Amino acid sequence: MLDEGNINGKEVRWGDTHHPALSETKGDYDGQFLFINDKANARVAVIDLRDFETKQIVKNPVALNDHGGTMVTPNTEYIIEGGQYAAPLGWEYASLDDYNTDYRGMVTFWKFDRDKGRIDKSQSFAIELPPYWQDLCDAGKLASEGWAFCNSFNAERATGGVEEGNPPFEAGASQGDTDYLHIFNLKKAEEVYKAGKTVEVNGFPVISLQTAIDEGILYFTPEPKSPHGVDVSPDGKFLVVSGKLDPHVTVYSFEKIQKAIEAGKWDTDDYGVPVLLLDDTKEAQVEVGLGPLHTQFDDKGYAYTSLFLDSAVARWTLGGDFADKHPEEPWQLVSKISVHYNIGHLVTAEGDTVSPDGRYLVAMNKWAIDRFANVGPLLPQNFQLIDIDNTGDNMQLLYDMPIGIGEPHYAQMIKYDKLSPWEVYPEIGWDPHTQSVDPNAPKPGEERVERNGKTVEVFMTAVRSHFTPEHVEIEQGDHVIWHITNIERAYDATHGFSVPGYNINLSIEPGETVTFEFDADQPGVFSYYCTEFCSALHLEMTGYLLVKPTGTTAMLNQ
Ligand code: CUK
Ligand code: CUA
Repeated sequence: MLDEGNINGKEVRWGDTHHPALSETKGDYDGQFLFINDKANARVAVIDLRDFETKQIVKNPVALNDHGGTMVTPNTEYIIEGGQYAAPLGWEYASLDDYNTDYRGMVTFWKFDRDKGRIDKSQSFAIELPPYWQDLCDAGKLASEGWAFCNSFNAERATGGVEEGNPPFEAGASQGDTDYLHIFNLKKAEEVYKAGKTVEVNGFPVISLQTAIDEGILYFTPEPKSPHGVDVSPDGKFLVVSGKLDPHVTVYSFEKIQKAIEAGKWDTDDYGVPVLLLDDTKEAQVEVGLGPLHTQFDDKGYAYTSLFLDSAVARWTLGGDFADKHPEEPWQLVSKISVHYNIGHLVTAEGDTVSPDGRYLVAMNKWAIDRFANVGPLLPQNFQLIDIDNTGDNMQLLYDMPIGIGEPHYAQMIKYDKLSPWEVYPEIGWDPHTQSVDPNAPKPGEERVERNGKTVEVFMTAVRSHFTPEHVEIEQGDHVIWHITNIERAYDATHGFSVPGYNINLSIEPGETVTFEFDADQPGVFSYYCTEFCSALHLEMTGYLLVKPTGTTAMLNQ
């Protein structure tokens, strides 16, 4: 499965995951699947929530990095993966001197096959975009179902080169007053893709920029000051975009966008993309504070925006149909709560669905400075739990939690009772990759070592507190195929299996069968053992792999 994520034949065994997306039915989390993007390598993973294991990794054929992923359409028909740093499509080379003509942005719509639990590459497509840096995306819902949105930055098309006397990216990419909110008619795009009006990039269908313009698939509208994020309100009627360098969030009306498109009133950008006028699409601008990034929603008609520079969360009021849910005037700041420190994303309970639950918010802070005991120069991120089950100026900080590994960006919060994962695998001999019983699974009483020429196949079972067999004798130069079934039916009775010197270590959950292969190139005595403290006699859960040096058998037989 990891090999599916290889790039040009190279093993790439790390990622920079940014945005998990739970699968949805009618715009609400259904607890079945989870998707996440790898920003660094433009890959998308599919996780099955029956066992919380990754089942698939797809590599984007068009782009080498992404960012606006993953977000799902209301019934998980598509998983959105938007680009980030523009580059020639299909991982080609082009000089930075040809940036305007040869570099491109993209958005990819991966079709999800819920029955198979896999992305169906043969039903997926991408759209070519101008070389602005597409940022975060969101799918339309309810009022805006069938549409998708991505914000962007570097509409300036800065190409950096500070060492050559050019403005650094950070300056060049934030010179202009506005960038472009990308508005996609996804329904239309799907029709155009199905009609075959695409070109191929690395064998993958791409709707060209010109086709996207001609077919009315792509529109822009200005976004102030280095925007970050676009978040669709629970009713799908409003889109919230933050300007990182602007104390405001800008709220767009989907209805106004539709009217502006119908009226056919727009400017165009350098590539001929229609740019709807900000005055025609804007519903409101709310002054929230410094460095606004991301917005989530609750059940009381409030929106919550993270403020990176202020180190705070702003609570503000939605208008439209939300106006009578809260006591305050619509589109105004209600209160702020300080967080520690420099918040990136924030998450409210089911706060990006059609029916947010409210009650709790987690601030995902990038800096932890004085919050935890010093354990050296690498500090954890600090997640803070905030009580939002109230109105007005009343948010309460409840709890700090250090997150020690990597930099989590986004998270989602789902009601616990929507999840129904397995406690143990449904049948003994289960292969999690196929979600069915492995026909080669070792069975109790049938454990054995089979030799076929230079290939040795081991059929092993694991149960508290022994492996069967406990001796495996092979010869240097053998190719080994080794299956282990954990035959436990008890909840939490996981066993580990490790072989020193051969770089082998496994976790085998109750009912699971795993298979691994290796070449026995090192002779010697290798004690394999269980790496999970599973019982009082866990230390005895061990065995010997004996690899006889080449020729030994012949010598002994003489
Ligand atoms: S981005 Cu805004 S903090 Cu990847 Cu969602 Cu990280
Ligand atoms: Cu099995 Cu320890």
